[in-house]
Amino acid sequence: MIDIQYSAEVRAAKDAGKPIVALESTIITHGMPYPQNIEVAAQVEQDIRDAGAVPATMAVIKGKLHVGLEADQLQDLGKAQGVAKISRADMAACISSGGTGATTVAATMIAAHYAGIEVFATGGIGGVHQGAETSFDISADLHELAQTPVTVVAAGAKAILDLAKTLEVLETLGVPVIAHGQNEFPAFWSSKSPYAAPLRMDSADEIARAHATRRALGLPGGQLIANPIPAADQIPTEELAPIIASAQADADTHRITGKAVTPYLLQRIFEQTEGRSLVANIALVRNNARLAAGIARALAEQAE
Ligand code: PSU
Ligand code: MN
Repeated sequence: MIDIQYSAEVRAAKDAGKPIVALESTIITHGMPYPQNIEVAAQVEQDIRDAGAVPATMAVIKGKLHVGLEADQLQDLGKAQGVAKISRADMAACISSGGTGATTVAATMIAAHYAGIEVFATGGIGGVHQGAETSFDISADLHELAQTPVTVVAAGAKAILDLAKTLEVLETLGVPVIAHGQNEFPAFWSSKSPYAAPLRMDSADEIARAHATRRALGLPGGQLIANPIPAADQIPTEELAPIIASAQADADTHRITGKAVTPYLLQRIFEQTEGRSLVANIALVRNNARLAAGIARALAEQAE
């Protein structure tokens, strides 16, 4: 076993059996610009506390797996330049070599499961990229959902991804995709999309029961909860479509590949919407944090 470095708050929550919600750190280092990244990370942690659960932001710092970050550690990570982006493939190497890295959805699920945490809130998951039929660019997040038993709350998938192909791969992998409170699979900036979600649930309690039932059946893998962005914070698809297309064209021109693709696209979209994408992003992450806290609480109550 490797040692986990718990934050004081998460340590106490574990000892007291309180509900805990995992948070990723790639969204901080590669998904949002400084200094808003630090403010948002702290705000999302507070949203989870206000909703009656305890936040556990994951990262690897100097070779130690951290489950929950102290305030100064969160600040340092958000300010640091050139932090590694850790997915399933990189996790062990980062720890064994004494490295520092931020965890993606896949790596956060691994860390959460290792620490006994079953619920995780983020913004958007990685998925099947547009043009994947030639690039083969499919996020390791999808395979992680198929094998690690953590319920992940996200706002659907960004239009930088091919939503139809992402849903097909999730179906193939046997991952339950559950829209919260609506029939459509939400599309990150927009609550609506042309795609129906395979499953729909309307309460945290129902989602927690489905999670516990998968556990009881001994099924590997987690659930993807697709929680729509609040109506007031949406950005019209027409507005974003040309920006995403141009970001994608730039990525091709500059031959961006591998794990650099998603951060590159997110950065270009942020620049070209003059920060509007970030405002929407913040609103949906906070919304997901609140739902995840409700699910974690329901799981704890159902276990009593
Ligand atoms: N999508 C977003 N924001 C993000 C990410 C994805 O809207 O911050 C991050 C997450 O950490 C996700 C990772 O797990 O990018 C996926 O990267 P890739 O596509 O390289 O698997
Ligand atoms: Mn990729």
